[in-house]
Amino acid sequence: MKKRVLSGVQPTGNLHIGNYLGALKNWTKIQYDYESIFCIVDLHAITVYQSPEELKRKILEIAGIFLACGIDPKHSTVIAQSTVPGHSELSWLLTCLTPIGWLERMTQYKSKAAGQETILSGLMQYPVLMAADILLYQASVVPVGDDQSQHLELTRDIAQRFNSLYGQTFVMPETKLPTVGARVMGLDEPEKKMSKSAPGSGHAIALLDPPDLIRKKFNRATTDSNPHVDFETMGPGVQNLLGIYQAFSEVSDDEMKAKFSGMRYGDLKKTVAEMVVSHLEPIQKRFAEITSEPGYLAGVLEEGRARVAPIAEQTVQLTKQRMGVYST
Ligand code: AQP
Repeated sequence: MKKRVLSGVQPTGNLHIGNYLGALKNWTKIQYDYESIFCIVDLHAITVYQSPEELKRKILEIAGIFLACGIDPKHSTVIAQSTVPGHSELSWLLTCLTPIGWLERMTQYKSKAAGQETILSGLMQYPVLMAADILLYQASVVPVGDDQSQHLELTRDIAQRFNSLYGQTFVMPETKLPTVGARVMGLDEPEKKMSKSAPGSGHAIALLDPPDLIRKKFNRATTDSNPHVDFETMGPGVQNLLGIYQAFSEVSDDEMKAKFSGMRYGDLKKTVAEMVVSHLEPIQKRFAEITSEPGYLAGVLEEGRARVAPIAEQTVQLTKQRMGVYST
């Protein structure tokens, strides 16, 4: 039997090349090696206020992007998280055995809570819900970007705690990071990870950005005071541009050095922009085709829900029985 893989994306903002290189690209590559479940995590999205109309629209948009990037709905299961009640149920059961201190330590929580007048408790519970997403399907592999590594460690801690309190129940999931592109940084601020929610029009390259906008954003990307690429002394901006090129093109370190050593920054930006445009154009074309068929994406999500609902129900029942909560 194939091992199960699970990963997800929040339907917030515009999906960018960090989400693609850190997660989606990897998913399309490994999907046939596993029984794959890819989730649009709308319950995670509402840990921060979302406009209801926009959220509904985004869920279908993300489903379209998944398929346009190469997720094969005949083989892989695509679901909207909130359509399977087991995510919320298991999340509560796991919340009851997760110390608050574990959640307060999470760096994503600390950075998202910083500066907020009212911190919603859902924001703190975010990683427990993520643990529930993974453990609900007994997934053994979770392909994510580097920013999610700490949440995966927490998932293993929660699973371990449950297993030792109530007996072996959950499979211990393994984190699968891409070799290149695990952390794509903002083009305007290369010290910070590229993020959907970051302000600034030059921060992220969205997967649906038109080619000219992509070129313009790369042209404005932050570099450093060197006139050309020097692999020994380059700053984080240049390193990020080279990382993006390498992750898209999949060329070796030696090929990167041979191609880029001594290249002027203006030419570097153009070369990286063209590499990204050539990869995103076919994805954008497929996206336009997929979304032009009314009801198609809603059908894919319903098919996904129906496929995984029994697995989720089985895990919830087992967890309840183990904990002594009344179960049928
Ligand atoms: N900059 C990044 N580099 C590499 N991988 C990244 N991922 C996110 N940003 C980068 C990976 O994309 C997947 C989906 O992420 P998400 O949308 O669920 O949440 P996120 O990590 O919080 O992404 P953002 O872009 O930063 O969104 P906001 O601003 O809304 O919080 C994950 O596998 C993640 O590792």
